Amino acid sequence: MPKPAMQPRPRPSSLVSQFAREVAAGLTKPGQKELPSKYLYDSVGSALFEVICELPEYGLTRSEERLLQLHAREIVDQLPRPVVVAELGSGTGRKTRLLLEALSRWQSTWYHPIEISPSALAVLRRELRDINSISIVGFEREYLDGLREVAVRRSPGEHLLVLFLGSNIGNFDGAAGSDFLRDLRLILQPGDLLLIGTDMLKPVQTLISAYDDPIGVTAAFNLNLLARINRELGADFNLQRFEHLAIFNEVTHSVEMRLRSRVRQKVAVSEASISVQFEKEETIWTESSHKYSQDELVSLAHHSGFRRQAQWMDQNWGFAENLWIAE
Ligand code: AVJ
Repeated sequence: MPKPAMQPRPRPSSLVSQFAREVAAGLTKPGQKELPSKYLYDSVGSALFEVICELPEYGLTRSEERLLQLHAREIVDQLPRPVVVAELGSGTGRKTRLLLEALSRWQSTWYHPIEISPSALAVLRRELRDINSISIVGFEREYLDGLREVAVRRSPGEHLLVLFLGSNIGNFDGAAGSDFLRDLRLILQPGDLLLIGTDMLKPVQTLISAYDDPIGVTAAFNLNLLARINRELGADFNLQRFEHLAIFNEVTHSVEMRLRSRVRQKVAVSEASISVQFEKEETIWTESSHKYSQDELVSLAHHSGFRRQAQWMDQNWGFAENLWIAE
């Protein structure tokens, strides 16, 4: 088996300045201030997210893991072979392992995790190293850039299976989710597959507890974004002056995480060359987690150029694993 390798990543300096640019754009935006949720996942944020997944109130990850435990063989039975696997936002690989193990009974498999957090990629490679006949080549890139790399490298006759687990699709707000899936589809060929996990609509109180847990792990996860901006961009956020908020937006069907300023204050972000005024109670919108209905999944697949091939549903929590085929 070839040694796991990794593609060269962009130079850190260009990453820092992109981070600075996006922070400046989000915090100086007229109206609602915002920060991109992808920056929640530095090494501290990724570790806190792992803890979130253990919380009794956050049933999402365990629900998907149950689905894959029960149905991995059945899912793999639906795939054309040979198939190359790419995964968007790979996490720790616990769920992926279930699929890769089932698949490796049939074929040796190239597995390409695409993930902007280097620490998450490292954990993942350690975690999956022992699976037989798997070759791991990771890409420390944005989702679609990484996927393009995988697509150009495939050999004729190989199909592509894209894993997009954990309801990560839900982080795109509004039309951005379906735009993203359409862009993703354009990188694929007809007959390629997408296995996409979606967290389903459920009672609001269940959702709020999942995103505002009683021991404050999710609050720490959210506040860490400001701490990260302090660490990496030389900002002077005083974390005591902000509080975590989770609200359910009934119009967009999304849980929104926000950070609310407890007081009127000014914050400087030195590397981004900005100084930002916060009114008392003004919020920064840091993440949306969209919750899906069955009807919405039908139209989402259709509008993004996929046909729904199969679905596995965990009724216990309300989570669906969807297998879509590119038309
Ligand atoms: C990893 C994006 C699916 O939206 O539920 C967990 C992230 N945020 N708690 C989600 C998250 C707050 C999570 N995703």
